[in-house]
Amino acid sequence: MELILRDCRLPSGEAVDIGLDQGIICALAPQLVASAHQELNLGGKLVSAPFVESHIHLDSALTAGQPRWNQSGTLFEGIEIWRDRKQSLTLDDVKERAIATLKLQAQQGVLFVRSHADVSEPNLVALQALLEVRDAVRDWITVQVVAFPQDGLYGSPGNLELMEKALNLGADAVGGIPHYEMTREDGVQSVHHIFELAQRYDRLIDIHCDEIDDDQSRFLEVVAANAVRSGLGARVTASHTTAFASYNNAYAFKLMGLLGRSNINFIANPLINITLQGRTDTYPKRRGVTRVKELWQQGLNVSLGHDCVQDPWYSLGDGSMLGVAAMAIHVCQMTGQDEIAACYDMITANGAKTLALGDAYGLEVGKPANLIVLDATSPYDALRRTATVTHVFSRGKLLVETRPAAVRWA
Ligand code: 17E
Ligand code: FE2
Repeated sequence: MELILRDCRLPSGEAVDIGLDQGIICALAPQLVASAHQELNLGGKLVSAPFVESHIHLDSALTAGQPRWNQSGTLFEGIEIWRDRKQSLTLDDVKERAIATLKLQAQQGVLFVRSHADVSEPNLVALQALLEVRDAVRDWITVQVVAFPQDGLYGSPGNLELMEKALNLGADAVGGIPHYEMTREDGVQSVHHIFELAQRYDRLIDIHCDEIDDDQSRFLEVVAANAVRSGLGARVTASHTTAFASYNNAYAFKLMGLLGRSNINFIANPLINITLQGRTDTYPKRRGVTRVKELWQQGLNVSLGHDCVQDPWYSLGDGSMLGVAAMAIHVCQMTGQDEIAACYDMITANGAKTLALGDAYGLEVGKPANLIVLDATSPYDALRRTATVTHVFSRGKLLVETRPAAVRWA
C-alpha cells in the first residue's frame, strides 16, 4: 500500500494503524502487519474523518466592509449591505474569494462544504461562479451549492424564474427564506413551492428558516409538515431556526413531536446567531441559537455551520469548525462530557448526514481516504484547546500540513 499512518487515536479512543492505497482506506486495525512505501508515526494523535462545513455563504465571504460595515449588527442591515455589494459581482471576484475561503477551511480540516449562493440577483453570477468552483475543486474538496433566494422567493417578480434557472444550471439544493417574505402567507406559500421544486428537479432542500427572534415566526412547522407529507424527510434541512429559542414551551413541546416524525436535519450557526440575534432586546437579552441540546436529545440530526467568514453579517470568522463547536458548547450549554462529544459529531458525521454524503464519508475500510490529524488526544481535548489540524489527507494524498505553535520559556 502507499501509506500507513501508525499509532492513530480514533475519536472513539481506539488506537489503530490506518493504511491508504489508491485513494481508499484499505486497512484499519491495531498494529497493522503490513508495509507501505511511506509510513508516518503519529504518536497517539487524534485521527478523525474530516470536518464538514454544512452551512456557509461562499459568495459573500471576504467582503466585510464592502461597501460599508454593518453598524447595527442585524441580519437586515447585512442583507441591505449585501444588496449593494452584489451589484458589482463578477465571476472572478466570487471565484477568487470562494477558493481563498475553501483553502482556509481545508487547511483546518474541512473537506466537505455546503454553500448557499444568492439567486436573487438578475445575472446569477454568484451561482454560476460557485458551480464553477464546485467543479474546479472536486479533486480535493467536495462542495454542494444551495440556490438561495436572499431577497425572498417572491421579493421581486423575476425571482422564481431565477430559482428555476439555478436548478437547471445544476444547483444541488433548493433554498428559501420564508421569514423574510413580505407576509406570513407568502412565507408559507414559499415553503410549499420549495418542496414542489425539489421534487420536480430531484434536489435536496435547505431553508433559512425562522432566522429571527419573533416568537410568532413559525415556518419550521410548515417545513416539517411538508417533509412528513412528501416523504422527503432526511433530504430536508432547516437552517438557523433561531425563533425556536423564543417559542413558548407549550408550543415547542408540540412542535418537537412533529419534528421527530419529520426526520429533517437542523443546522445551527452559533457564531453568527449569537451576534445577529437579540439586537432588539435590552435585558434580559436572548441567546440567538436554536434548541440544539433538546433537538439532539430528541435524536434529531443537528450539525453546526460557520455561516460567514468576514462578510456583511459577520466581520470575524476564520473557517475553524473547532471554533464553531466551541461556541455551541458555550451558548447551548453543552458542557457535559457526552454533550461535548455530541458537538464534535455535529461538525463531522452529523454534517455528512445533512449533506447526504452516504458512503463518501467516514473513517472506515473501503471508504475514500479523507482524514485529518489533530494535535490532540481526543475530541474533548481538541475542542478545549482549538487544537491545530496538523495533516489533512484528501483522496489518499497529503493536501496540507500545519505546524502547531511552539512555546519556549526563556
Ligand atoms: N443571509 C441570511 O439570510 N442569513 C444569514 N445568516 C446570512 C446571510 C449569513
Ligand atoms: Fe445562512
